[in-house]
Amino acid sequence: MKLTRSGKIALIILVVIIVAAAIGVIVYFVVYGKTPFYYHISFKINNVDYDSKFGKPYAQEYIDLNERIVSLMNKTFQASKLRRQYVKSHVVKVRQNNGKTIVDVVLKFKSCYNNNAAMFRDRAKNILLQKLTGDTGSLCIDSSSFKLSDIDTDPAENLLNMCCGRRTKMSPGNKIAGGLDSVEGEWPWQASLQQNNIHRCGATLLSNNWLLTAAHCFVNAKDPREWSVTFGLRLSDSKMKRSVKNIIIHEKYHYPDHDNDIAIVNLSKPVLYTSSIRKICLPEANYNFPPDSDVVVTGWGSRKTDGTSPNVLQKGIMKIIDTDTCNKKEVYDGAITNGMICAGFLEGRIDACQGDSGGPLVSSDSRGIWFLVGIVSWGHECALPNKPGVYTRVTYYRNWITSKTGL
Ligand code: 4AZ
Repeated sequence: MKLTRSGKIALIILVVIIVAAAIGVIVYFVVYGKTPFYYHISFKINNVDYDSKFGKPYAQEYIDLNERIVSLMNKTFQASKLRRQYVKSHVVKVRQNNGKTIVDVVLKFKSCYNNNAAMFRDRAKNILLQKLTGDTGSLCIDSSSFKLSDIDTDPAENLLNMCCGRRTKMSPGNKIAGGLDSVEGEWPWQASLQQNNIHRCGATLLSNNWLLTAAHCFVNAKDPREWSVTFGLRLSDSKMKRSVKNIIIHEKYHYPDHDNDIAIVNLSKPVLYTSSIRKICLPEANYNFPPDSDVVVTGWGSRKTDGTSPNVLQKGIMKIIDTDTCNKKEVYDGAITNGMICAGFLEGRIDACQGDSGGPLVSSDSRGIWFLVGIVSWGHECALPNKPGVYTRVTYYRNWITSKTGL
C-alpha cells in the first residue's frame, strides 16, 4: 500500500494517540483501578506474656512486638499467591486473656477485581491458617484462636492510623513569626479551633474525641455551640470538621493571669484517623524535656505582631529555654511558674504569635515519635529579643488531663 505524505503523518498521529490512550488506561488502572480490601485478624501468642506497656503504642515493647508480627505477615504474603495484592499489616491492639497476649491486626490488600471479595477473603484466610499452624519463627501462635473478619475502609484506616506522634510527610528546614509552610500530613494532630467558623486558636488532637488547647481561647466565649474544630493543612480547605460537645477549662484559670492556661475540648462526634489526621503522644508526668532541645511550634497565627494570617499551616523550629534564663530580669523577670515552659530564641526571630494560642509545641524522640511539650499560651508581642514564647507545660498538667479524659 502506498501512502501519501499527509497519509503517513495522519497514520503516525493515529499511532501516537492509540499508544498514549493505552498508557493512560494502564496508568489509570495501576494508580486508581485497584480497590483496597481490609481484614481484621486476631490470634493468641502463647510465648509472649502480657505486659501493661503493650497498652502504650509508643512503648518499645509494643513497637518490637508489632515489628515481629508485621515481619511474619510480610513473609507469609510475599511468599504466597497474593504477593502482588498484599499492601501492609499493622498491629492495632494488644489485649490479654488469662495472662496470655492476643493481638489484633489489620491487613490491607489491593486488587483490580472488586467483585469477588468472598473468594479473596477465603484465599487470605487459607494462606494465614496454613502459615500459623506451621513455622512461625520465634512466635508461638495458637492457631485455634485465629479469627478473621472483613472491615470497611474508613474504620480500617482509622485503626491503621491510630498510632500517636507519627507523621506521614515532612518538608525541609524552617510564617508563624519567622516560620515556614508545612505540607499535608506533617503535623496531623494540629486542629483549628473556630468560633462561628472563624479561626481563633490552635488545638492538639489527643484521641478520636479529645483535644487540648489554651483556657484563654474561651474568655467571654464558653458556649460550646459557638465552636467547631477543623483539620487539614489549609484553613480554606478543611479535611474534616466537627462541632464541640463540651469545653473543660482548668478550674484554677483566672483571666488575665497566665497560670493554668489549659482547656480540653470534647467533640460531638469522634474523628476517624487518616494518614493526615492522627493524635499526638502525651508524655508521662515525670518526663523532662531538657533545655536547648529542638522543638517545633505550629499554627495559623499571624506572621508578626498585628500582622496578616496565613492560609497554610506554619511551623517554627526552635529550642527549649530553661526556666532560670527565662525568669531573668531582662527576660520575664520571675513570671515563669512551674506550669510554664519557655521556647524560642533570646535573639527573637522565630516565635508563636496571635492566633497560634492553644496550638502544639512538640518534640520528637530518637525514634522520630512526636510528643506534646507545651500549649501556646503567652509572650510579650512576637519574636522580640529577650521575649520568647511561653507555653503551658504539659507534663505539669498530665494528671489533670487524665482526670478529665481518662487518657
Ligand atoms: C497571643 O496573643 C499570643 N509570642 C500568643 C503567643 C505569643 C504572643 C501572643 C508568643 O495569642
